[in-house]
Amino acid sequence: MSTPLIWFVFMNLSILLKPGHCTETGDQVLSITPQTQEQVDILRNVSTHYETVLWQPVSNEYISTQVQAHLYVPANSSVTVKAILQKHGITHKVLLANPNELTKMQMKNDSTDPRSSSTFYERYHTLEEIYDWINRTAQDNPRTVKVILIGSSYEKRPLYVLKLSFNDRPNRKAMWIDCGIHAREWISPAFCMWFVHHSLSFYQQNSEITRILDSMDVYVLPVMNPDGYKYTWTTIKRRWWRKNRSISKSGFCVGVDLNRNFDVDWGIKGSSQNPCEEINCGPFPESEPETQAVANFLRRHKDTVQLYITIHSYSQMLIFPYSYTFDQAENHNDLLEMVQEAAQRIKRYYRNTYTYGPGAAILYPCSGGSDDWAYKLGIKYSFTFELQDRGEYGFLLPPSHISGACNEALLAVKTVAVKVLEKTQAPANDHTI
Ligand code: 0X9
Ligand code: ZN
Repeated sequence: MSTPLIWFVFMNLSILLKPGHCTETGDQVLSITPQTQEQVDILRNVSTHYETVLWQPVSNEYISTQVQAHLYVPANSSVTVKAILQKHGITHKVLLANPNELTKMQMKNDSTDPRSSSTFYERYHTLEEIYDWINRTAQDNPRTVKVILIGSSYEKRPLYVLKLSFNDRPNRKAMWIDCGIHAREWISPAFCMWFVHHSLSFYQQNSEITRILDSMDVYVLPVMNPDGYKYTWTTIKRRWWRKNRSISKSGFCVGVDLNRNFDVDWGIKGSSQNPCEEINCGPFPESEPETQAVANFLRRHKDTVQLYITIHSYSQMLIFPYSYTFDQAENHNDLLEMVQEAAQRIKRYYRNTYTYGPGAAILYPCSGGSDDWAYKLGIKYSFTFELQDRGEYGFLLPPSHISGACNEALLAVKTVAVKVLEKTQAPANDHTI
């Protein structure tokens, strides 16, 4: 902490701790938009030195002027943090006045309540429930769904992929969707479940789903980071955990950001070699068993997999390569056209806005991401979808919003998948030429 800041904190703590001065609040999420570089520096200091969690941007190096930052402030640092902000003329809005209530709502399983109108897919599920669902889905659909064990996590939990395969024509192509790279983004595993359920229910009913499943096998990894996901469900005060749960060599800190651990420009931009940081890229590329499992599977299937999609939240963005460089991808125009159409359809059907473009330009430059890695492996249609919302609830998207978030993401997935078919399939009458 810089000396003036220490001095400031002590001065103000002494005032604030005087009897009679009581502005105690509960945990909150604040939205703060720094106006000057000095305010940026103050906010960076606050988020580093006080017990807070930066929801957005993911790391304080990305905090910048005129860009909203979302900061989770627990009750015990609230008075001090707000005093520092006020002292420096930094205004804030309370984004979430009661995150604890929303957390409880997300964990509530009201399936036993006969008055509850939400279905299984409109609720968030524990890891155990998701594993059960994976097995049940395969058992109930023995001809079309297989479970593939692609590896296991650092804490030895299985990494299951569901393979949806609706016919066995030779030379079938495939697409891949993974969810739950980042533990706290609960809407992501919920989407994978939604997608599988929708695909199985609407094959032969929805023309796009039918077309996709007739032409491609679909691999779905519902939870890529099971240890982290479980941790967010079971450990009080760890709902905001992002990384996996591997213990660093020094033993001091836990967790590697799996979306910085892929072997593409590893460890250079937007990532940190410090295991205590949120964007820790690990000790070396593919150091993590979760990354290895996905990378090995995709390497083995790279001749068939044409489309890679990874699901994250939150910010409503449809991102394509590159993130590790500002260079344009070789098929930039195709990728742009695909996400533009997806965003337009979402706007038309659901009245919601998604921004789109290459990651480095529309989000931040960043090495070691799965989308860039898959692209460089040869999967020329590679995307990161950031689902709802844009900060109204952030990671605490209520269960009642799951259907809206998933339906619009589903529309985006269908749009890009159909476009891939159009771009890669030979015309039907090719053989007559
Ligand atoms: O930073 C990330 O890993 C993703 N955003 S998130 O808020 N869900 O953490 C964005 C990933 C975009 N792609 C790459 N950086 N390669
Ligand atoms: Zn993420």
